[in-house]
Amino acid sequence: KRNAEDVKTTKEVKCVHWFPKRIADLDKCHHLVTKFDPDLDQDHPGYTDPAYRQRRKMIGDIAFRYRHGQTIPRVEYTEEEIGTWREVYSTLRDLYTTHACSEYLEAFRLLERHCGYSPDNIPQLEDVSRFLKERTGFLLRPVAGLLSARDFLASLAFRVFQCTQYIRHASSPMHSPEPDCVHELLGHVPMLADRTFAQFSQNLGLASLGASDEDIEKLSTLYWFTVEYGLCKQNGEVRAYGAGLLSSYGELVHSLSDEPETREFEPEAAAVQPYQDQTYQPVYFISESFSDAKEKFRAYVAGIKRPFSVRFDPYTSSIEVLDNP
Ligand code: HBI
Ligand code: FE
Repeated sequence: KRNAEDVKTTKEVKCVHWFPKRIADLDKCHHLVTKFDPDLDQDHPGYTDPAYRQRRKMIGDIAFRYRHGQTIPRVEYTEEEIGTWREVYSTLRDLYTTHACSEYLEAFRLLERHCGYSPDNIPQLEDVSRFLKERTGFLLRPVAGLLSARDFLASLAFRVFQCTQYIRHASSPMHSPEPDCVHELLGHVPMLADRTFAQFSQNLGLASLGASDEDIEKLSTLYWFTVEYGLCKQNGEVRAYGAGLLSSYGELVHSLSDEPETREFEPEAAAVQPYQDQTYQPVYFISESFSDAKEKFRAYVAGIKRPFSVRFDPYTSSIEVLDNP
């Protein structure tokens, strides 16, 4: 017997959040979060430096004007900016041999050989994008700052990584409250050159399309403990693959010391683990390998309810939406 309540549930129109279906729709995925913006965040090292803020805005305008398919305009970085880059680059580079995973090290060598990675040069996004395209099909597109989790994850579904182009303030070379090109180029880019990692990133993106706010929150937490702060096992050792670690000297050392708590990577646990964006993480998750992380994630995603499923068509770089019966 049906009562009014049952009828309402069965006929309820499922409200699905808009999501991009074609790669050019990423032009509409540009919603910024102002939490760490130097114009508004009093703790940002650039807050009291109008010249820095103007420069950051100028570089950010490249991203606001950018449309899918265009060549990413080059930035002529100043001596001061290159000095900041040099300081981080040379400090971190020495640490990678003992702290970064092998996939990272291999890509880093190639980037130094082919993409202008060096202490004296800030690589150009267009060159890096072309390199990644050949390795894994990933593309970069410029973004003006911290993007909403929904827009950021949606772009990963198309193998597009939204990448900041400005650099952190010179007074604080070892730390930036917001993503900057040091974080993207030294943290994210080398890992995106790995096939399995690229597939894992795209799967995270695909799982986010049209997801509820609650599931977006879980997926970004998962992203946080893998793509940003993940550790993995290699030849009996623990190594870093997370971009937040590989772009921060202090936390990279900390994460592989015996101070923090470490746990085996389980998506169910990582998706709800509270995290820190002000200081070092109190806990890190260790994966057996990227394929293992990818498989565990696949099983986790199968449990996320959506009234439809999605498939990426690589020939047209678009999303096919299939209604679930
Ligand atoms: N935006 N520009 C940019 N770069 C990131 O790495 C980034 C982002 N927005 C959200 C985000 N990362 C993650 O923390 C998750 O919320 C997806
Ligand atoms: Fe990041």
